[in-house]
Amino acid sequence: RDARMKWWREARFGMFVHWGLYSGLAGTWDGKPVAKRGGMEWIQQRVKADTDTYARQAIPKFKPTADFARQWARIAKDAGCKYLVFTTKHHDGFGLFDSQAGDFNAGHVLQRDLVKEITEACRAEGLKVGFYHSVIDWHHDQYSYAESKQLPHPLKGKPYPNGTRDHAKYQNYLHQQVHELLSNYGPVDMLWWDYSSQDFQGDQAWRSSELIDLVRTKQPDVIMNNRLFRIREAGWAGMGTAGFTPHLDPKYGDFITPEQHIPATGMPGIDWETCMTLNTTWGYSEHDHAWKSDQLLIRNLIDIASKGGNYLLNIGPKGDGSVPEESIRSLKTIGDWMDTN
Ligand code: JFZ
Repeated sequence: RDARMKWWREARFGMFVHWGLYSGLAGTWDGKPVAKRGGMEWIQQRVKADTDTYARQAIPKFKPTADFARQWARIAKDAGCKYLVFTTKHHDGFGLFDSQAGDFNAGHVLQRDLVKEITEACRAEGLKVGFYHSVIDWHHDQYSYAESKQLPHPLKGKPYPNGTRDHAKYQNYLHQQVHELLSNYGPVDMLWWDYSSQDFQGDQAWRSSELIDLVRTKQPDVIMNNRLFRIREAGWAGMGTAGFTPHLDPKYGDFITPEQHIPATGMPGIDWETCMTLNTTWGYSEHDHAWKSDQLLIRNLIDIASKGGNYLLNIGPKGDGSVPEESIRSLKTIGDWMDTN
């Protein structure tokens, strides 16, 4: 493990990217703002749209330019990031890759493999590449909402479409897609799983141990976070780390992911990465103007690095893949500061 963690432990700073069908919607549904703040990558659940309605509105607004990926990679590199983690699939279930497992993905909808484009662009800039992959999948017709009880059921009180769901079929689909992601894009540096929301989740919900074995068999050097499990031994850190001593058995992952939060005294003996976003949403929203100041961002980076963690800082590109001006400016400031320090 020390060997595979080496680059990551030295990296200190990575770029996170949330980008998918929700990005083109930009926090707006039926011409109205859904929220001023908070995760607009969850917009489908916020407006309780079924997948057909969601896709019908979102697909025409998701129009990646030809060279969006090169722009991300350059922005990350100039900011001083050593790696980039992006959403191969978020909870809405839309894959940015070309999958044989189903048709709700960029390969089938846009005739493009965006995972390939992004991965190649990162490689060209010398960045390590991580795949954020959601185990939650609202779109799949056999996905069981009971496995993810925190999610607002889109059809609350009404029976499931397609009758009783066979969640095992969704698990097979998930495993097939992970197999594709590890087969078709060369070496993958990191898998960033998201996420188990209930204490019983893990092997029961996603066959998590098997997923980890699959990754280790295909590509032994991949680094993984611990969100495939939500059990004490897997050191769930969630939104905070107060009240318990984090520990992490390597069979559940390599590092812990405190979210929007910096542990007061670090986590001695444990690899950890704080993820945060530049404003308050992960996926792009035209209504969220609550940008963190450059001063705060640089202070966070210093704080995290001095405590032995990594900082994974998120951008939410627009539907065409372009990065909001405010984000470009802040990342440039961080990069300039890195160059002189
Ligand atoms: C998850 C996603 O739902 C969200 O959209 C985003 O991708 C983020 C990086 O990860 O959000 C979570 C997951 C777990 C917790 C909080 C937010 N948690 O338990 O503290």
